Amino acid sequence: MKTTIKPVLFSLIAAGVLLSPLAGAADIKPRIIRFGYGLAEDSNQGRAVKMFAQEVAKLSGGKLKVKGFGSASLGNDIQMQNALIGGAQEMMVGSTATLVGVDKDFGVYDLPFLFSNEREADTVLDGTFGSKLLGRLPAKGLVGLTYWENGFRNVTNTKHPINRFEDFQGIKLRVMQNPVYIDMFNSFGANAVPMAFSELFTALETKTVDGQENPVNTIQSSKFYEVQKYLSVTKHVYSPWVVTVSKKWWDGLSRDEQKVLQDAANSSRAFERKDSRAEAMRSVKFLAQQGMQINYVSDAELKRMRDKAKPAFDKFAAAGGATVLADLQSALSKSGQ
Ligand code: KDG
Repeated sequence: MKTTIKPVLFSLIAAGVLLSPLAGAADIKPRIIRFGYGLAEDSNQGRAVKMFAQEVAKLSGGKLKVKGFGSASLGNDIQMQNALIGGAQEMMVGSTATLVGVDKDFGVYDLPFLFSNEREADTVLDGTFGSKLLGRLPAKGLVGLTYWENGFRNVTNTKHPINRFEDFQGIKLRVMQNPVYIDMFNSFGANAVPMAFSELFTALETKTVDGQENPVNTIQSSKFYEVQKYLSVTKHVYSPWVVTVSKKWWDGLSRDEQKVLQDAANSSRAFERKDSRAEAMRSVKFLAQQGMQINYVSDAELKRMRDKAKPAFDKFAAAGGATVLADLQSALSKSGQ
């Protein structure tokens, strides 16, 4: 039986599968970008994703539409990284700590007491060193657009204040899934428990672990103050996030579309850092108001922690990280910070 093509075309247009030849630019369906992240929507991470989405819509004239998926609703950092590499998800922002599974040199950012302040971190991350490390990602199926700030990490727990490394003795401490963190906190005498961030609140609530370590922004936005009594300010590690794109998907974009995403990422970096730093200034007071007992570890005791954590540095260097560590330290010394 001869089937005229018109009814078929009509039904495909009606189903939104095909665009009507009459469709104007306004009717062109935007390309959807699923952008996954692990923190809450009202966190510094969530606010930056929202800003990035607005920038992309503006710069692309609505042709590219970013949809944010927070609270690890598309998976934890490692699951999302794998989804991007496989081309099943377009974008994410996550920790450099879990990128060590893609390229172990990213573990250099997890070494303790590397950066003394945000200026040092910005100088290294935004300079040749930081971009060179991001340049390693395409070979692994990811495109790193920019760094955002997770922030300086501090310790919370339910047992007692941490005033010196001996106070970690016997504390079950959740750490990111990365050998540097495991080695560092085990060297302090803690029982380091590597765990995905998405499982952390429940682990604290059920006392599977006694404590964790994160920037004060995250302690606030993830409501850890509801299940943690003590906050000890150590600023033991400066943690970056990386905004990454699936290379499989990226390679299918036009140069103009790639430029839109890169330009939006560049603008989002400045926004995110400013927003995160302003929030961090308020967070300690907020956490005290929620009943957390807060102590600041002395410089002398921080130096003892740094000395105690030296085996973690040595192990990272001996496992092939010596060059990247030397490069970072050289970038830091040249920064004149
Ligand atoms: O998904 C959340 C992570 O991106 C980030 O917050 C990592 O600091 C982190 C942690 O403790 O897992």
